[in-house]
Amino acid sequence: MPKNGQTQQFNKAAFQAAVEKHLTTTYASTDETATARSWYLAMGKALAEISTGNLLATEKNLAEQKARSVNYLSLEFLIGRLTGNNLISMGLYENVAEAMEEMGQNLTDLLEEERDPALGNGGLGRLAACFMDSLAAQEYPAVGYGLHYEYGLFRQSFVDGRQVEAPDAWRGIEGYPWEVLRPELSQEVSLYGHVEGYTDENGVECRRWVPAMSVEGVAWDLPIVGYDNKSVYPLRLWECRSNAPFSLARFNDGDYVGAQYSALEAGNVTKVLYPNDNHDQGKALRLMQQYFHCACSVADILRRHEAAGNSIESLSELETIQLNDTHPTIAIPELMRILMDEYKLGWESAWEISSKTFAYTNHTLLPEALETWSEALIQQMLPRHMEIIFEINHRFMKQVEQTWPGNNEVKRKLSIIQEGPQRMVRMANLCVVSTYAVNGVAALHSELVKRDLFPEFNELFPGRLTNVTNGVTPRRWIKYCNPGLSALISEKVGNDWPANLEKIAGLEKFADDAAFQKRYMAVKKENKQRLANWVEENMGIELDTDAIFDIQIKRLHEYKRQHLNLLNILALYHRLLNDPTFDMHPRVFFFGAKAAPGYALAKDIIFAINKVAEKVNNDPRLGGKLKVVFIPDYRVSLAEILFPAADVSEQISTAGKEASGTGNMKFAMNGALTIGTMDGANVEMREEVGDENIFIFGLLVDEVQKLKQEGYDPYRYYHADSLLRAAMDLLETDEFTPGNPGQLAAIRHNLLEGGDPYLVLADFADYVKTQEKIDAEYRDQKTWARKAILNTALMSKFSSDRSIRDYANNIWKLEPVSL
Ligand code: DL6
Repeated sequence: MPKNGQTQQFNKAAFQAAVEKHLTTTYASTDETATARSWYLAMGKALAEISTGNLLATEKNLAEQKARSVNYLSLEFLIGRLTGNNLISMGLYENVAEAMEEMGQNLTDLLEEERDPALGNGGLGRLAACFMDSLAAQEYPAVGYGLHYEYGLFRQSFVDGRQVEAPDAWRGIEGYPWEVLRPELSQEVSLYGHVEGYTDENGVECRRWVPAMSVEGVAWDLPIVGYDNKSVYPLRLWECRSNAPFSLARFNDGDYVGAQYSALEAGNVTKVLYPNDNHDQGKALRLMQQYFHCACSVADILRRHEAAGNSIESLSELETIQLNDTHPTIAIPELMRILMDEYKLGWESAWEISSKTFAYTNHTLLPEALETWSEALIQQMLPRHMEIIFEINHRFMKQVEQTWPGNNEVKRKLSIIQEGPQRMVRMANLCVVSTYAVNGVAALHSELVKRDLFPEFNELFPGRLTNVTNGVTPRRWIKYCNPGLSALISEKVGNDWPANLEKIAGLEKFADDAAFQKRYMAVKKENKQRLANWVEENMGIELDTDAIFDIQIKRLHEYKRQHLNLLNILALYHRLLNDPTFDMHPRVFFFGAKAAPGYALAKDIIFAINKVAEKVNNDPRLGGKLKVVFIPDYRVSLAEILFPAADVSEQISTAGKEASGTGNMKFAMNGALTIGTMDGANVEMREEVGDENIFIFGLLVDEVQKLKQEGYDPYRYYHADSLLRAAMDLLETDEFTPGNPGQLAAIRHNLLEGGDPYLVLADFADYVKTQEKIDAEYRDQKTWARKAILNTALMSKFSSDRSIRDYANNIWKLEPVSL
């Protein structure tokens, strides 16, 4: 247990009194009327009192010390439930469990009352959450800036196997106990209007924005509690509100909607998280969200900088701004605008500051995810910003001309403005031109960014493009979610591993120890039982924990290839029913995935998996060997049950498409063996654990590219492989949709007539063969245990503490500051 300041300060009686106070005064409940939810809320508020005190103390200390800070700008922070995690970081888990027990409450039950703040789509948002945790744990001064969405990622349910979306009012009607309103930090954000020229008092020709309207940005702080230290950093989430007065006159005239029109309009800006992962939709409201986020955040950074008595010229010495993907790119012209139009700096001085302040992380190579905004839209909503973007591009094009004289092709390629019937602004190009560092998120991905996405930029700006391999926080993803494994690790390597994951390598020497193997596998069995209980209680499906638990949990996307997994399941089904010589170890295939509401094929894949599940789970001919479970409403709190229970982790994207993946790391830390392609961070995981402890299959990036260039023909694979044919053809029958043949045919159609864009068929045979290898190896439990232990032991590289140290040392040049 960490012995930090917060543990030492803990006064049980005072804490219980605070809980009682909130129960009665904040939530109007008595001991008799209080529900588990009101107890959870009151407990959360009492804890937030402790963390808010430390948040303010941290802010004050950092300002006094004039500490250099990172500002992490992200449209998504998929933080998951905070209470349990914060208790661990504060070192108060046991103390609070005891205090609540004395009040007649069970902490574990109360923690279940918390709704997940689902303020992100998937990997990108969850990474931001892990990074905030690691910044605080290592006391690298930081502020996270995001949006206070009223509705987080939609809640998913299945109706007759089909995904149905419902709004996610994550705060409930009572509000979220951990958040603190900071009215003194409110910002005014301007929109629309026009730009005018004027001559200032010194006779200098200037430009200024004359906006047509403005809204108010209100700050809510969530505490990011440092593990085993006193620092608490803010995750500052901006809510958009109207700053126009309510029109009493219109209301009295009976125009009830008109009276509140501006409030309704402003409220829309932060109403809902866009539910797209790795896909850019180009909607005007989304651009407004992005600008609102950036305007509030940049203004707040400048406010902090000035309040600490620093000059604007020293901005880039004291503040760095990390752009989490291109979503906050508009912060760049926003800072330039403020520096020039408000601080009256010339272009060169403003550019000098701005280009040394921003750094950018690229999270994808997928063309459909690379953001572009219509010039007309930016021009209308943010006319001064468009002007600045043009000027950045104009100066950049001159630089390109110097390097490649007369080469219009390279100019067209690198230009921030994409020509065409509708001119578009390429946000990634704007980022590369305007930042001091650009990083990919895994070694392979960063190489591909240099080699395939931005080769000319790499030539033009040597050293700017770099790599920081992703990581995940071991506090949430081992210590909190897997207490059994954590106890075992602590027993062997001491209990400071959650803050020093290198220590976990100490487990390596127990990999062959029979007694340790037994205990390690017993923990795995308990975790499988915990998941099986959840499935039985919530889905009514009974599972055998001796079966292999094979899990694929991530957003539903063709490139992640849940349909490859499905085809293997169909192949197993076919063989169990048709091949008397075929045998397999019982296996449960778990899925958890949300599909973007407008992504038809992804939704078809969910439907197909659910229909196959319905059939195989109830087919006595299969002798219980094959089960399929699609967990509805996959979210962080369910991930916490799923990762520790996995024997096999599915990381089967088409090589070159998954930038990194982070679920792959969480699985391996918790002792699951990976079946994966040479993609994203799988490549580095293989380097760490060794080829014999991971199951790699499929085409390599260059083979994928070559096959595509040569003209990939999925039919070739279909005709050559009878097992593949059998699996594919099942999709056309009514085997899983009795009386309705063809209901699953869209997938087959996409893979054959649609050209199989993600090469599912090309990788099928190797995937099946590798799954057979897993089946055989699982039967030797000692060898399996050895491999699983080694996976846990050899994952220290993938702690987000290491990622953050890489950013701090190589990009941000940041030093820790303790409170
Ligand atoms: O870097 C975090 C995460 C990676 O682990 C995933 O591989 C990658 O797909 C994801 N990228 C995105 C890109 N964005 N959009 N929109 O979510 O980033």
